[in-house]
Amino acid sequence: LHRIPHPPRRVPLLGDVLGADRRRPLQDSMRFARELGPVFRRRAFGKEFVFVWGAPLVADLADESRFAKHVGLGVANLRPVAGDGLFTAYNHEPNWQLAHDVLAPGFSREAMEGYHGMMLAAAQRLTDHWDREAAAGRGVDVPGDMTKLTLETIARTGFGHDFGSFERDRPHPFVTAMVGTLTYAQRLNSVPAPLAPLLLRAAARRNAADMAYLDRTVDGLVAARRRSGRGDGDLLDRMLETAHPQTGEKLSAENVRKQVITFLVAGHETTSGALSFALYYLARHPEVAARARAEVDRVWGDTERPAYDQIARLRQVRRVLDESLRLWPTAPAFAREARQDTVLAGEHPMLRGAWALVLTPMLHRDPQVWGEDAERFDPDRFEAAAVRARPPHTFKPFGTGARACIGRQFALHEATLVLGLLLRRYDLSADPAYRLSVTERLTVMPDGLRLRLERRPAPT
Ligand code: MNH
Repeated sequence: LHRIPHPPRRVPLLGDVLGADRRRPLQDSMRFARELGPVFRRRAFGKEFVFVWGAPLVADLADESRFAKHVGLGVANLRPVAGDGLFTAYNHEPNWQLAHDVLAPGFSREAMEGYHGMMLAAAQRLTDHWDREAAAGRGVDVPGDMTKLTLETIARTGFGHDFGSFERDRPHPFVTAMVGTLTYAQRLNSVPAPLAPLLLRAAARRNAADMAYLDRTVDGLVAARRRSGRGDGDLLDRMLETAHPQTGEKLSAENVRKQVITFLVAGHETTSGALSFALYYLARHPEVAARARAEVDRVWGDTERPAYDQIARLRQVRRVLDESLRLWPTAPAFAREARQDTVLAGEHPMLRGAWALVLTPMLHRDPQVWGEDAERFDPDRFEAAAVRARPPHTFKPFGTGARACIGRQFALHEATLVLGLLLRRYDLSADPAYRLSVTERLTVMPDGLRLRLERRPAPT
């Protein structure tokens, strides 16, 4: 450890937390990263935390034979909410492999094709709402509306459920409870564990109420399915009915509850942020928006309802999304632990179980990989030739290895589809006075982003 740089110590007990921005721990760590370099450590409450973002170091951490996912910090703090659900399960928990094998077919190409029509229907509820706002000359609340959209999409495709988000002025209570638990899990990192019950007493009480609300919602949803019978093989059907192809084992009722919460949360919060950042950059880069829009018009022609294969053909739109996820990967960190005693990148000895946190937004800005202009938004970085020229493991918005995101194709299909529809339907402009401000609740989201819309004439 002594070779890893750290900030000048300030307070013996608290470590490096003074002057830290406790509501924005990621951006705080990004500031330290810029000062201290590709690997550094921070001390908090007597513990050392190692942060890594240099591309060669991260590539080594991606070696699955020596490293694996570590359930720590924010992810560990979500265990009371999501238990041994797919995202928060420990590697050794049998329910991880069981649920992974049972649910993976729910993300196959055929499954995605089945979701496509429902994704379009959810997107249409968004454009109906935006049409009304545009006609009234009102701006739109981008993160709020993207959250409505992505929640409706995962609820409908995965669980045959309708939260009615677009029929409400305020966020659905499910969203409020979810944001509450994510914010609480993040805050737990900013106080010494033994003092948490004392320091966060009121917050802990609210968190317990939020968790109870999530449980109740999910139990209601599962009970409705048990009454109504099958849901056409959606995720909930898989969770309830499907036996493991080899062992014949099924998910327990308690585990199903944890999976439903996991998928309702993981299945919409990060996609909502990704769409919001992409819309921010599109509004700020009219020349990029124009190129992407020309592509949508070309690939989709005059159809109102693009077909499944017409989504992946939107290469420019996908590059906008990738470039947005490069600068602001909306699940902005993941942790890796040593499976055995090893040496990281030939330099840093690690004992079995030792772990480090990968700061994805900084990996995605490493000048050695992305150049001196790494902070600049430029979707051409994702042209095929440029991608091939980059070393592996330099773009990791969906994590890495066996525990990487199971919903990646789902998110990319949904987000590309929605950006295509919005580009085609509206001219977007941001308030010139808006300065990007990023809020954090384990995930990241552009704060207070509003856009003005103008309906475009329908393509002919
Ligand atoms: Mn998703 C894991 C990012 C969309 C469901 N997701 C991860 C991880 C990252 C991630 C990073 C790995 C975390 C870790 O190593 O600790 N996920 C994203 C992003 C988007 C996203 C940036 C959208 C953009 N995720 C989705 C969607 C779903 C989903 C959509 C479901 C429909 N994600 C998961 C689940 C896991 C996961 C489940 C845990 C997988 C596992 O450990 O087996």
